[in-house]
Amino acid sequence: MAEEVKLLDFWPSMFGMRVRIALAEKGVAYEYVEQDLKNKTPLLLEMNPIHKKVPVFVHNGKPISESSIIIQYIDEVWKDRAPLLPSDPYERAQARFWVDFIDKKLYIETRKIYMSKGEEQETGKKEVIAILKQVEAVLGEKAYFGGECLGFIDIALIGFTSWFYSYETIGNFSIEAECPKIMAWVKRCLQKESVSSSLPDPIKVITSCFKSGKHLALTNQIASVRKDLVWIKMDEIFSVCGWGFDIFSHFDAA
Ligand SMILES: N[C@@H](CCC(=O)N[C@@H](CS)C(=O)NCC(=O)O)C(=O)O
Repeated sequence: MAEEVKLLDFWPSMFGMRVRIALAEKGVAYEYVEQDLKNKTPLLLEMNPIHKKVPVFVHNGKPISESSIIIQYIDEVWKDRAPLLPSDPYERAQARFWVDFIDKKLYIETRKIYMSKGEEQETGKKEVIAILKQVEAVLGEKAYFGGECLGFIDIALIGFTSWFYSYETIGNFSIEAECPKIMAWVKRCLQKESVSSSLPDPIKVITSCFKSGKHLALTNQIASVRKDLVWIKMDEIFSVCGWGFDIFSHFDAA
């Protein structure tokens, strides 16, 4: 009987991107089920009754939640190909430590950049750079965090990078200027089909920031600070999403 492999996901989710990359690395075919997080489906609530979040990985009817746990599960089940965690127990513990560090620290600080203003936003920017500098030191001169091949830490971090353009535009700062090795690593990762096919276009991501009601208060601020980036990219935003009219009305109303 054919295996049932299903992913409940939401396209801009950096946590969902992790699972997409892990499955692509392993060459596992799966059914992608997009979720509307503003209107959660009975399936999502049934499959993740505790956190009610994506991603949820469903393997032969059995759900698994929390992206870092899902990646480790995928690595164990399809262990005959493309290992994602190191085989050495100490190296494996180190990889888990850094993924845990990313999970506990990065998401919270990045949210401050696009969900707040003033002092809190400034704190978010400083913290994001500090966290990225710490992981940059772990990367060192290596191609990937684990050495020559894409692995657990790479997969945990790379999804955030499709949001970098949004963080930089909204926060008016440059990650590349502060963390050049991380940006070189991003370009390296994007050369891999498993990564490039799993990450959304950064322009589409920033458009979703504009589109979301939560961020409308920020649009005026962004327009005044980063006219160059925001307005020059408008044409691209229109062509990717066709949401130009909405964006203009938000600016007019602000
Ligand atoms: N720690 C979780 C985080 C998952 C998460 O925060 N998912 C967000 C989307 S990026 C979500 O489903 N949010 C819906 C909500 O909070 O109600 C993981 O690694 O899977």
